Order: sequence, then structure tokens, then C-alpha cells
Amino acid sequence: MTSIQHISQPVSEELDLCRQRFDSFMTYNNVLLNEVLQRVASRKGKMMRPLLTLLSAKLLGEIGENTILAALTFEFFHTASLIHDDIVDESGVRRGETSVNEAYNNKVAVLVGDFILANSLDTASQVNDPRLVAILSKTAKHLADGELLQLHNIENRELSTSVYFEIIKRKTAALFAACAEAGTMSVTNQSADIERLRQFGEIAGICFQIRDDIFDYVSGSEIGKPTGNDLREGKVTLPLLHALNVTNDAQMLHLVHMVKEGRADNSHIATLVKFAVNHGGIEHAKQTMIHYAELAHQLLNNYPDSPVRQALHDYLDYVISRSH
Ligand code: GRG
Repeated sequence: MTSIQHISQPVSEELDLCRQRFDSFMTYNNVLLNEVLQRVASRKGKMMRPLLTLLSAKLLGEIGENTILAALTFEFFHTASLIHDDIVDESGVRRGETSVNEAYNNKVAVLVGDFILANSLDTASQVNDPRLVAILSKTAKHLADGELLQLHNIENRELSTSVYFEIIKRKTAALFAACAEAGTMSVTNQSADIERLRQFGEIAGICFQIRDDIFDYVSGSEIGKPTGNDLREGKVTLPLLHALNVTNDAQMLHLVHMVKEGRADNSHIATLVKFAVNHGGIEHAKQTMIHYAELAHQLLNNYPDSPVRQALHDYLDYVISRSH
């Protein structure tokens, strides 16, 4: 697997610039706000979304100020959504460190998330293109909608693969799609190119979430979450859905209902994880990602071979085989 550093090579200077400009926004003349912003800025993630914006732009043109602003818009948005997500999930850990809600409290985390979200809007408004604000608002609605669909899905007994795909398209893939779309739009007005890269981003996002969901069934991954964590929260994802679909095992179905009702203990969770693994759940999830990745590679084949096109190929391969 190619490393993120290698994939970033065609846009490494621009990605560094994004990091610097991200940091320069994360200071403020308010003691508490500044403290939390600094804390968030010091624990940066993999920058997968700005990388996608920059590569999409460079595939079709020259990266300019509007591309950088688009990349920052969505990285701020992503950062805010993670802070809010940790409140929703009552999670104490983010990027291997104590989450904002755990280190402070929910009130601080909601408000700092809001502030960073407002920063995202502020950044988008600096681009003289109403389409960027439109993409951002649509994406924000998709994320909130996806999270609520997931919440509702935890509480009911339905176990549907199509609902699973709806959730991951909205809560994760919509943002990847927006990043690629906005990057492309910053360098061209060709709607066919913008749509093609949007689709590429959406597929990358679907694969990203499936990969994330596989981690829940594999011990020793570098993601920093214990096995069965999602399941403990009542989230039944692709590996287990597949195992339940192919076996129709009534006993396992009963265990899943117990999980959803909050009546399961660690041994029930471990039994379900083992069941999903033993019935090809992980293999099925991997094959699903490979199927999607092929569609994405075909989209790229509309463009002549170049280091940037290769980097986008590698980006997708990284997403489906990453270990964190
Ligand atoms: C409108 C701000 C706002 C929030 C909307 C809470 C929420 C509602 C949405 C949360 C969506 C969410 C966090 C989905 C999970 C996606 C995911 C797997 C994120 C992890 O991404 P990485 O691994 O993170 O790229 P790093 O740490 O590398 O940046």
C-alpha cells in the first residue's frame, strides 16, 4: 500500500499551506475558546479531505486561492462534526487522545464545535462562488440527517443493508463527495468533470466508512478503538449484516436485539464479532469496497495518465486498505 505521504506528493506544498492556515485560524482572543482550539489544532488528523480537494483540483487545473479556501472549509467542517459526533456517541477518545467533551464537558464541546462550524462558513464565504456555500449547506444537512437516521436505526429492530448504505452515504460519503466536487469546481466550470469527481469522492467516502466499520471486527488495528465498540453502541454494520443475511441464525438475531435494547454484555458482543468474522463478514465487506473502487477507477480513466491521476488511484487504494 502506498503511504499518504507518497500520495500527497503532487500537492505537498499546498497541503502544508492548508495545515498552516488551519492552525492560524485556531487561535482566538478568549481564554477558554483559545485553549480548546489549540488543543484541537495540535491533534490534527490524516487530512484525507483536503488532500482529496487538492488532488481533484489539480487533475483538472491549477490550484489557486479558491481551492485552498475550499479545502479549509471542509476540514473545518469535518473537525466540527467530529467534536459534535463525540458528544452524540458519548465518546471519551478522539485521535488517540481525550475528546473535548471528556476533557471539558458537553456544553464546551457543543459551543467549540459551533464556533469551528461557523469558521467553516466564514471560509466558504470568502470564495466568490455561491455554489460552494450551496454544497456546504447541503453536506451539513446530509451529515445531520445521516446521524439521525443512524440513531433511529439503533433504536428499531430493522436490520437492512440498504439502510446501512443510506446512513454511510449521508454521514460520511457526502463530505468526501463535497470535497472532490468543490476542488474540481474551483478550477473548472465543466459540469461533467465536476459530477465525475463528485462521484469519485462519494465512492471514496463509502469505502472509507466500510473500512472504518471493518475495524470494529478486527483486533489489533491501529485505529485506537476496542473491538466491538460500534456494536456495543447498537450500530450493526456491513460485516455482521452480511453474516446475519447469509445464515438467518435466530440465536444471533436474538443477541442483536439484546444489543439494540442495551441488554448485552461483553461476552454477547464478542460472540457476535466472532460470528461475523466466521461467516465471511469481513471478506464480504472487502469485496464490496473492491467493487466500488473499480467503479471509481473507471471514472478516472476518462482522464489521461498523469502523476495526479495516479495519486487519486492510490488515494482510493489507501482508503480501502488503510490500517488507521
Ligand atoms: C453539522 C457540524 C455538524 C455535524 C453534523 C455529528 C454529526 C452531525 C455528524 C458526524 C458524522 C461523522 C463524524 C461520521 C464519521 C466519519 C468518520 C469515520 C470520521 C473519521 O475520519 P478520519 O479518520 O478522521 O479521516 P481524522 O482524525 O483522520 O481527521
